[in-house]
Amino acid sequence: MKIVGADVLITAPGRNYVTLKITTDEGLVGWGDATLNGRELAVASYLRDHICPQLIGRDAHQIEDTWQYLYKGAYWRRGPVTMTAIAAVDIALWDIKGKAAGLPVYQLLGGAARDGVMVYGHASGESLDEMLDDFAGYLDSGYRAVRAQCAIPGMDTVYGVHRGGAGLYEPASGHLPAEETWETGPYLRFAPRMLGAVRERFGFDVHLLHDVHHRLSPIEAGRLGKDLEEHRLFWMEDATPAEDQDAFRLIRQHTTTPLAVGEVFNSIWDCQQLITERLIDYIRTSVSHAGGISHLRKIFSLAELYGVRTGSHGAGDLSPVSFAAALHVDMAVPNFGIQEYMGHRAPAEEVFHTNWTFRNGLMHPGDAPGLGVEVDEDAAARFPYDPKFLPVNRRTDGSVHDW
Ligand code: KDG
Ligand code: MG
Repeated sequence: MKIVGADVLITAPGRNYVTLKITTDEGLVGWGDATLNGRELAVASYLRDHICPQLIGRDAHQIEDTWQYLYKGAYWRRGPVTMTAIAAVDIALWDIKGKAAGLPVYQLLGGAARDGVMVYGHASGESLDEMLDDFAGYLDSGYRAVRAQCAIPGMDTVYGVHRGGAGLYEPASGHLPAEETWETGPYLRFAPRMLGAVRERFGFDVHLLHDVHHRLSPIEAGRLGKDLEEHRLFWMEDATPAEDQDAFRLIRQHTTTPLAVGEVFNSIWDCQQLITERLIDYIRTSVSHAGGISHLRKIFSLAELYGVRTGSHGAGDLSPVSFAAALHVDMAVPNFGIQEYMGHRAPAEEVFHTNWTFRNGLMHPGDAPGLGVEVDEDAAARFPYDPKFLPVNRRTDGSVHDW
């Protein structure tokens, strides 16, 4: 089965998504997500100008060979742009293989290893009470796991808080990055109180997660982990900037709070030390930023050997194609931990028609052949690209800080 078409669609139904469409001479179509938040056009160009012409005429069934050809053939290794582009090709080819076989992708990955995929939702609020009410809403909807983020008294902006009541927060904005302000002291004082309030109101039966979003030094992270131990978190995410892997050794020496990291990683090489030295408990690489289904499976298999579980990134800036691909992998891997599910803004469902279901806190990708997501190109054309950036963070003295 030969590839006869490879085209890139850019659409913004609620936010920007870059989608790769691969067509075969048998009339099968596969979809891949190529969205890299705030740097969308770089991946679109990488695909259109460098990868798509190389795909024409290749055997659509040779997924691993195509992966190796694109990775080793580029000579330049890793990096978010390259690995997101390769991921889009890989995801689209798995979609095609499933459609050719008449099977959902998780069946091709070894079949269901569980009834469904436990997901966590995002509770947040501009005050503690608002966050707790939002949290209660997730429990009422059946979630077994919820992430809690809250505005910090005295600080204007904080990651992960949706403004103006319930709904999806959207960090990307404007033609230039918005600037936010950060101070570590107030956060370190507030976070244990905030997460303690969740335990006080809802008890310990719900899995509680929190995202630090790369903002602490290693010793600050160690102290926060220690302060949070009594609240029994499912995980403390991205405690320090993720590229400094040795930092996790220091955090580990100070706390038993489980550690998760990896949403900004692109390859198994970024995860190697953290996994093999057992410095983390959950690896959070995403299917669309870490080389697709083929590469994500290798990362998860390495993690399995070392008792590290999975917890794939699933923010709303990963398209429904990505999210479906993540669910298929989650269904099949033995060391599944949890899956993030932030959801997508309403217009996205006009463009991306999905098959997944949610019941009792568990999601299932559905049994449609392939990934189970189809893209309506006419609907996509109604939502033109809308340039946006992620925010930049500054401390109150004006110096740039990790966002
Ligand atoms: O584009 C950046 C977002 O994907 C990221 O800020 C979301 O940290 C995030 C999360 O855990 O969902
Ligand atoms: Mg995160």
